[in-house]
Amino acid sequence: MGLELFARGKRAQDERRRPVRSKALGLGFAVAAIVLLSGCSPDDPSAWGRLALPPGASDRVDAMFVLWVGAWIAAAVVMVLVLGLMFWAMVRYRRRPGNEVPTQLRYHLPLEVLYTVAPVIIVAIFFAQTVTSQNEMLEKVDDPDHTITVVGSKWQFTFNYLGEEATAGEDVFDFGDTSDPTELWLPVDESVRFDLVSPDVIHSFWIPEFYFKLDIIPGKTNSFDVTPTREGVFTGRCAELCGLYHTRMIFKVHVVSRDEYDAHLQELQAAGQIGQPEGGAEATRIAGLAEAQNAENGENE
Ligand SMILES: [Cu+2]
Repeated sequence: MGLELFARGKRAQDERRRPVRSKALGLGFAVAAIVLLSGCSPDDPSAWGRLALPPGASDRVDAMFVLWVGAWIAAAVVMVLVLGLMFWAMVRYRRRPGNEVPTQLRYHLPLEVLYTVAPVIIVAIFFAQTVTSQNEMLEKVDDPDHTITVVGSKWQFTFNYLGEEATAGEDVFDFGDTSDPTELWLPVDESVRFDLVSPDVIHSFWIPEFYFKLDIIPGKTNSFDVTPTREGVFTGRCAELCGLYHTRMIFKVHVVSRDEYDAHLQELQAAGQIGQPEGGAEATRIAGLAEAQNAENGENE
């Protein structure tokens, strides 16, 4: 009698659990769908084809596109394979009356070898494609049309345009502050060499539409060549957490015709922004920064 009651209670408990389990499963799918779909904007259906990459605007986008889309396809194949095998095993070997525990496999050599070899092959393919894409992206052109020094300093960018025809060879520069971020001007379809320098900590120079990002490391000049291929205004940013005001290291990128570019450089020249500042006071004009630092120093004394 006691046993029968126990069995009945257990059955009732199982029945109650089932809807809870399916609710949890439904919730899991909903969360996964929100996470996946929130990366895609309904305003731009073409973003699906690029797997959420922004529309490209430089000659280096193909190399990064192959790596990005290829990596997602490879990851999706692995996911389908692994989830498929998991669900197949769950259903095929689920507990049934008279079949309490399926055959247990331990020290199964072929399986162990597969577990080891398959990830090594996957990593090797990713590594090879990464090296290929990186080499394509960092390939230098023989004689770049323009050379710009990017100074990343706490917490602004300064852009030095070196030896331009429009300024009769005089170097000009531009910098900004938090209410008026620095602007970078580039001529469309002309190659630019960027030399990246930092007087303080590591920053990172990133223009998402160029599919290009490179660290700015103090004591070392990183450089890369790129040709903007589409006119427009883009947003560039620092992509390395560099300190308190890191989020303010945003800049505007204007890709314009050669005439507009030359006119802009002449404006900088006329404004007296001549020379090659490498950070420091000229580059850092953050509203309220001096007061904040003074207050902090006062507290520490
Ligand atoms: Cu930063």
